[in-house]
Amino acid sequence: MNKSSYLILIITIITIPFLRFASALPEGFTNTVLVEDLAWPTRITLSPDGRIFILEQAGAIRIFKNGELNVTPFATVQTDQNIISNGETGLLGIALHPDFPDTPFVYVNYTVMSPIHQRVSRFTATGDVADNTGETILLDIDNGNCHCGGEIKFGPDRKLYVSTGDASWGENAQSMSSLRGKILRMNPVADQESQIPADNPFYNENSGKYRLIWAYGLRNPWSFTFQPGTGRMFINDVGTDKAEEINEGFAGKNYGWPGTEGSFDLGEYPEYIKPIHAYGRDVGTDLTGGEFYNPKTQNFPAEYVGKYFVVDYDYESWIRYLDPESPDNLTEFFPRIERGNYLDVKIGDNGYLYYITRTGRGTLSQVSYDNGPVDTVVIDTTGVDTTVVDTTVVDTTVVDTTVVDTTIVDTTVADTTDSLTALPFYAIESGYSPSIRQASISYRLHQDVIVQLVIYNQFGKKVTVLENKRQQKGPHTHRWDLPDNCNSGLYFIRLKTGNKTVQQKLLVLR
Ligand SMILES: [Ca+2]
Repeated sequence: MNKSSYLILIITIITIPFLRFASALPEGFTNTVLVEDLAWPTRITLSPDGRIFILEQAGAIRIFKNGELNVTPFATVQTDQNIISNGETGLLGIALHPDFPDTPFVYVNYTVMSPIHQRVSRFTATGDVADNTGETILLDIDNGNCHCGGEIKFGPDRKLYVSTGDASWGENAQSMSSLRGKILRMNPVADQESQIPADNPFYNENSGKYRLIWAYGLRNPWSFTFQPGTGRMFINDVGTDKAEEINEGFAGKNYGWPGTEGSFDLGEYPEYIKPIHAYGRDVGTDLTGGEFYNPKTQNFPAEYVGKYFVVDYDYESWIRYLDPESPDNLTEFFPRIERGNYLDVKIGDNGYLYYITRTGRGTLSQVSYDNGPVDTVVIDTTGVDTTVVDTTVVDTTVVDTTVVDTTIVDTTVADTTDSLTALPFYAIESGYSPSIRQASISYRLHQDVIVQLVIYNQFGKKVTVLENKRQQKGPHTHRWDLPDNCNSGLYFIRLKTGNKTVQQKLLVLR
């Protein structure tokens, strides 16, 4: 933004009463929906200049500023056009250079579909769009499907940290010949040698790119963060059917997966780092985001300063927080709301809490404390009718926003009472291990339901039926031992529950 347009903004400052609805936040807090109808957001990051960068799963990097979502994306990366049917893949991570916007580098972590793997790339910002130098690829992570991890962030040491999932094969997490199931640490440059910091913990033991490994033994560390001031790192590791973990990050340490999940007896596993907090399925199912409340400007009451806010994604979605000094208890902050399914949480320099949800495709919202600074939203009203719309009577009743997957077969009778899940994000996960010639297929049911799980080949011919019976609510995993007559190639996993069918590709390379 140039100075003259900025001046126009200042003289046309107005306060917009965004959609507000009653919430079950603690008294004194207000929830405000900033943007609706995002296309499956996965992550946000906050620029020190007030802009909010929003990732949409299919590949668009969007910018929210001055109270509006820019129509033109900052940039778009190439993922898969049927991204929603591919569960956890897509555009997953974003980091701004520590000196952003003075150093205008924007880093992203996304899934390249052929062959499927995570890629870390850099764009250069010019204003609100990437400049025409395009994308600089920094790192292509080892091939493998879901459990992508996907977070990238700069540490206080100005190194770029990258989380990677185990690609659905726990052995990867313990292997020093795999970049999967790890936290990687790198210099944010493209040259493959100079991107490896010489003080990385396995720099002398490992060779080549495996010297990027900084911590290991993780299953699907979907997010991590650093506490402003202390530099403490917390890693959120998504579990399978037992527990979600909050781990403190330390160089060279082993977080136990697949040997352990959740808390454990250190006497039994002295070589592993125990989570500082873990919770089971009675509390939540997908720990997707966490951030420390240590903003530049405090807005929340003093009791929240230094607390670690976390979000759990799945059907009993919530925002809670814990005290890092006594992390036994998670305290309720925001229970599931009508726009529920929290996916990421960030704390602004202004002391507000920002979060995204996926219901109704996706929203960006903020939580502020009413006795804190007044929220003024700056809008460029040049040539725009500045009449403030009366938003006091806004129907916030959420219509059934059950996600309709473009690849869903037979959705003519949308039965929401007997469906797999309203949200495909963690609905189905699969992977194939060539070493044992076995595929693994996992999904989670929101209720007891009859399930048909069938594998088709690329010509649409039924290969095998893995399941055809009533199953209980909760997580399920099936193994498919590939017979000798199954060739390399693309297969389709089709999961039918009630009137809903979800299909996912499975690539088999033998
Ligand atoms: Ca662990």
